[in-house]
Order: sequence, then structure tokens, then C-alpha cells
Amino acid sequence: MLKTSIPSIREQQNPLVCQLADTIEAVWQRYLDLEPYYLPAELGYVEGRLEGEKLTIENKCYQTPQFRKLHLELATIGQNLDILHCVMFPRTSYALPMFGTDLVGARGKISAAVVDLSPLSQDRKLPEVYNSQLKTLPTKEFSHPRELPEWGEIFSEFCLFIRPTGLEEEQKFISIVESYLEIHCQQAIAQKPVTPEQQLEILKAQGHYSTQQRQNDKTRRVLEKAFGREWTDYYLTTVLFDSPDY
Ligand code: BLA
Repeated sequence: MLKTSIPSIREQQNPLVCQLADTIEAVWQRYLDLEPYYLPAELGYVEGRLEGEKLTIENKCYQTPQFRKLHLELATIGQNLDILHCVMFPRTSYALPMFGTDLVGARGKISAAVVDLSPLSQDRKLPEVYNSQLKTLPTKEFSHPRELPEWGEIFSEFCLFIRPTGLEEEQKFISIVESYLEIHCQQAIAQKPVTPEQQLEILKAQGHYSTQQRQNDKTRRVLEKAFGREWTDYYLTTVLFDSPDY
């Protein structure tokens, strides 16, 4: 098992952000055979300035037999904004959906909590084993659902996007993310690799997922203000939402 956490910005973040980060890593370690994934050295820990405030980004990446990249990112901007971003990129030899989650908190309150298992198949549907398990989860029981932006056509009918209000909803969100992850990891380790033709389709579909995600202006704006346009383009296309090249 890989060792977790050298002291990190995690301790200073919104408690829900820390809790979700711990939950994600615990599920990964419970189910998957984690190996390190090396980002370019200068991108593991990054500091910039956003309107006079320090923006710190901390990345953790792994790979496994089924996933080419498991990416967990924590970002913090001054005392104001805490962000958790996580995407699991399957290897193109496995017909698996994309797991993604984003948690954005301002001044102690979470404004956006999103999680999805996004289909990569041509019919844009999740495999039946996913549907039957996901539909039992209490995703409808939140008082402030939020509307997805247009680029969010990549998400499944099980995409949960809310502003959680109160501890109970926050904990329900964490528990739903944990369930999505468990279902996904269990399916992943039971999968057999696909044929080369299917692999090409998966490659294209992953490219489309990343292209759409890169259209999230809210993410881009935060990064551009602190690090500039060029760095942000590089970061969006190599770290946050790259497309596989094999
Ligand atoms: C929204 N993402 C946001 C917001 C910010 C960020 C500031 C607006 C919050 C709000 O409207 O309340 C910022 N997110 C970041 C930054 C990073 C990040 C800086 O991940 C990384 C450094 N985003 C993802 C993933 C998903 C996702 C994996 O990275 C979903 C699987 C979704 N984030 C997502 C969505 C919104 C969002 C759907 C709302 C966008 C909108 O309302 O237009």
C-alpha cells in the first residue's frame, strides 16, 4: 500500500473538502492496486497569486491496471476559496465511465458539490449494472439542486449537482460520492479489456469528455487570474483534462 499524506494544505481546508479527499483515497486504497503516476515535477505543488491572495494547488496522482490516471487535486485561495477536484481516467482498453467530482467552498460554505459517473459509450448510457445500483441512492433528497451548464451534456442522468445546505446534506453528499466510487471500483476490477476497435471509440469519447470539461469558464477564470492564460491552457490540457494519446 502506498503511504498517504505528507503534511499538506488539506489540514487548512474546509472540513468537507478534507473529508471528501480522505474518503476518495480510502476507497482507492481499499479496491485498487495503486502505483505512482508522475506529473511533471513543477506541477505537483503550485503557487500563484489571485488578486493579491495566494493560490495553492496540490496534486496527487496514481495509476492502476484499469486507470491510466487517478487525479486528486486540492486548491486553496487565501482564506476564501477551497476546491477539491477529482477525475478517474480509465485506460482506453477498459470500457468504463468517467468518475468525476468537484467541491467548491467559499468562506466555509460549500457553493457547488458535483459528482458523476459519465458514460463514454456511443449511446451515452451507463452499463445496466451501474444504473441498477445508482438508482437506489438518495440523489433527489437535496433542497438546492443546481442547473448544469451547457457543456455538461457529457454527464449522466445520475449526475448530482447541488449546493448542500447544512451538515446533514453535506454528509449525504459525501456518502453518495463514496457509493459512486465503490460501485465504480468494483466494476473496474471485474472488467476484461476490450477489442482494439472499441479502444478507438473509447479514446475518442475520452477526448470529447475532456474537451467539454475544458469549457468550464469558472475553473479557467480562477486559474487564469492567478497564473495567466498560457499556463492555464497548459495546465487544463496536461493535468486537469488531458486526452489519452494511445
Ligand atoms: C464550478 N469550478 C466551479 C466553480 C469554480 C470552480 C470556482 C464555480 C462554483 C460555483 O458556481 O459555485 C473552480 N474547479 C475549479 C478549479 C478547479 C476545479 C479552479 O476543479 C481545479 C483547479 N469540475 C471538475 C469536474 C467536474 C466539474 C471533474 O473539475 C464534474 C465532474 C464540474 N464545476 C463543475 C460544474 C460547475 C463547477 C458543473 C458549475 C459550472 C457552472 O455553473 O457554470
